[in-house]
Amino acid sequence: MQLACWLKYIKTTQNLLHSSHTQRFSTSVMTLFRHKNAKRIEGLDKNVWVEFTKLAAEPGVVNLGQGFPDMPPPPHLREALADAAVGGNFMLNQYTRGFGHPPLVKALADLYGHVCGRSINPNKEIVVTIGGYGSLSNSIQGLVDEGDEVIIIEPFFDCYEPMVKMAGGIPVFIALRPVQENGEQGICSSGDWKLNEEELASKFNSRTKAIIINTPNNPLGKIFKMEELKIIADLCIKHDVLCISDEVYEWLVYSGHKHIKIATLPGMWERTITIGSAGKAFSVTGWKLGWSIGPEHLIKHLQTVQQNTIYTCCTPIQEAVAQGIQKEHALLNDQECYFSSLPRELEVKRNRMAKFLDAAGMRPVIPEGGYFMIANISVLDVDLPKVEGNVPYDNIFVKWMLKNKRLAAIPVSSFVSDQDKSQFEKYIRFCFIKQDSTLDSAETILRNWK
Ligand code: IK2
Repeated sequence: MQLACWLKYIKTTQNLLHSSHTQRFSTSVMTLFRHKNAKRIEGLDKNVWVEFTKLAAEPGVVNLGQGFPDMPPPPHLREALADAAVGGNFMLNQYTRGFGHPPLVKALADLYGHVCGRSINPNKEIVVTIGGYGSLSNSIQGLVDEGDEVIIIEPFFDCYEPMVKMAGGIPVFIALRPVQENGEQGICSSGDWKLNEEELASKFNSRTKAIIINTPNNPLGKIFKMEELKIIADLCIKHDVLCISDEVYEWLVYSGHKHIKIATLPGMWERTITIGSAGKAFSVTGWKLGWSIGPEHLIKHLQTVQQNTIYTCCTPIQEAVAQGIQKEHALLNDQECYFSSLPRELEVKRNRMAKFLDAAGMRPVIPEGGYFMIANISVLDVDLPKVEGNVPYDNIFVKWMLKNKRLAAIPVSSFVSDQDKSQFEKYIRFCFIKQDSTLDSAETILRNWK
């Protein structure tokens, strides 16, 4: 209605004035209205990765921001990719099956069938797509309807909220909170961050379509324990709610902890989509390959989204990942298995980072899994510049640190809803899947902080 009035107004003014300048102006205003964005993306244009990746790419910045390794991936995987592209079977450079390259879905069904203790149908219970990101998008687009409520646990991987909104859903947030603040030494564990059971129960109602969980969690590194998963599972069953379980860091689990798949709990397989990522499993984030696994009655909807959006993923990458999965599956529980050797290597880096953040006066939260560590920076008492608007403290802090210390991190308030930013703005996130030389540089910056 408003648009129609505007157009009428411009047309009338045009007719009256007959001026070429006015005509040019009004034409561009009309173009602006005609090419307005689709409603479903309204207000979703801000993105933490777009903003901070650009800043972290400036020369001389030590980048502990976005979560990608600066170490080489397993050589066998890169060789498999080269071979898929230039080896004898040139057909591996052509389209493959839309829902997943046959050798890859077979390898995934074998591996996860073993892990979950059930038989998984490679063609009906798996969709391979573009990264864990693509799997999240497929799941939410395929299952969430206009007006459906989706429970999201804070802090959360940032895309959950806009993806739910883009599907017409309504995000409902609940925050993990530290039951014990940083102790005497300034250190606490991600396991000390918990959901309040009653508060969680209060988020479920007849409009709830799904809950998204992320274990190990990004950015906190929390691994949900069996008793925590049982509470979530019982609520899902009671209210007939789906569970989207983002497990892209499933193999990155540190000593004394265990990753449990919520899909393996009684009554959960039939209502759970489990998401994985080759980028995270094999340290090849640039390959952007992920998968969703679940019961046929849910996966078929994700397949519908896939065939009507991207249709299929890159064949040589799928072939190489299939070989990688087969190899690691054969080695599972062996010291040599990459899924065991990578967390062993990362645990040393995690402990080192905790020490140097603590020595610098930040208060690290030791992650049980994943490759991020959050730290409380409020105790540093930095004199930050005044910024216009309602910008969270951690956001200003990270930009100040980038400019003045040449060290990049990510503000944790980017991983929470607007309503809860004030609870999280004293934390920033560091990534520790980095070469020792990168961690050396970060340590030097922090040692010379003052
Ligand atoms: N789910 C979670 C929890 C993720 O962390 C990611 C990747 N995040 O990496 C960026 C960062 O946090 O610095 C994804 C899904 C997406 O995985 P993929 O890269 O396979 O699309």
